[in-house]
Amino acid sequence: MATLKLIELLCIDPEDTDMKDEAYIRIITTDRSLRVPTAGSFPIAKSQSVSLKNNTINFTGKAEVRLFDQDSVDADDFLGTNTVDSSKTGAGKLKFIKSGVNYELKYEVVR
Ligand SMILES: [Ca+2]
Ligand SMILES: [Ca+2]
Repeated sequence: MATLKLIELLCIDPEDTDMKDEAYIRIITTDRSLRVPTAGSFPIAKSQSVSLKNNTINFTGKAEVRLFDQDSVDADDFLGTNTVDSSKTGAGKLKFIKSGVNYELKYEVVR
């Protein structure tokens, strides 16, 4: 069992053309899931970062980290997925890069 700790989300390039995204994250493990924030989203513009307030989830094996941009009229945009391995402890950075969209998520895996 390991703990995934979310530290910070950095927007290098947002998805929305008005230059501000409404970002949220979904973590999916073998037996549970977590949405950060629980409701709503983080307003985030180009070159801004938001604290993920050390939100944590316990997991075994692999955890999937998915990033979304919430949109009010059409469906939310899926900005990519990364996998974190419970055997690889320590700090790291996940990259979400997709056609003009670029995010980095700082995290840490602890035991
Ligand atoms: Ca969008
Ligand atoms: Ca949006």
